[in-house]
Amino acid sequence: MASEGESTGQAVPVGRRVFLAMAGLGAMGVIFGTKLQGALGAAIGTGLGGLLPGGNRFRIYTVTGSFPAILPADYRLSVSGLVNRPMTLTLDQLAAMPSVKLVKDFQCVTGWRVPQVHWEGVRLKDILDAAGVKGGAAAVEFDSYDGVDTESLTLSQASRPDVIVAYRMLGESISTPHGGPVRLYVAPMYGYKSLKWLSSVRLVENATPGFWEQNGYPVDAWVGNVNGRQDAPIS
Ligand SMILES: Nc1nc2c(c(=O)[nH]1)N[C@H]1C(S)=C(S)[C@@H](COP(=O)(O)O)O[C@H]1N2
Ligand SMILES: [Mo]
Repeated sequence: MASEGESTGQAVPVGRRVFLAMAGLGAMGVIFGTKLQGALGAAIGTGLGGLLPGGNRFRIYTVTGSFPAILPADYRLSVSGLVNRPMTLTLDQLAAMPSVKLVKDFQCVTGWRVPQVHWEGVRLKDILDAAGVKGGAAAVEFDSYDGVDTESLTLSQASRPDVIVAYRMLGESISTPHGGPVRLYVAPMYGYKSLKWLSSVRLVENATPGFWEQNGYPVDAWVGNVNGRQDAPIS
């Protein structure tokens, strides 16, 4: 995990204001499991959105205190596990696959929502089909170049047409803070499923719950159906 991040060079240190906001992250491990929602809102959910050029209303999250620096030419997506043809895809190879565009709200489980975000990428299903999913596979695990955050989906969730491996967001190539060059985008679920700096897609029989799930969030993250929240579904 960490080796993939390291092999791409240094991480980009976050700026002073972000760092100060991130200082709260150290306490998160302690608070996790008891008051996860409150901890997220207080520790990393406040005041970061305004730091982005362009003024979009996303709040930039990272669980490591830095952003992995990945040159587009160095980017690789590994597809492994219970597949007939394990693959390592470059950004050019992803870009050469049929692309889809989605325009949908982005909803974080802490409550913020960015309306009508433009996304572009490759359907995860197309990548799974290219690799040839073996009969025993029932779930997909995802790793990040940050070496810490992880995610998972059931195979049927991963096969939805609104689950994409995205390389464009907000009308441009995905920026480093937003998880570029490539992040997962799981449209119908809360933002924590949309793993940034996506490095690996692994087909498995039973998925290990991801980072946020190990710290208290539901594995099934359908918008409007988590921790008693009543957000309108993403349409
Ligand atoms: N690698 C990584 N991916 C991540 C996160 C993270 O901390 N690290 N945070 C998740 C959460 S909780 C949300 S709401 C979105 C936020 O996306 P943004 O940082 O582009 O605003 O990213 C998700 N993917
Ligand atoms: Mo989130």
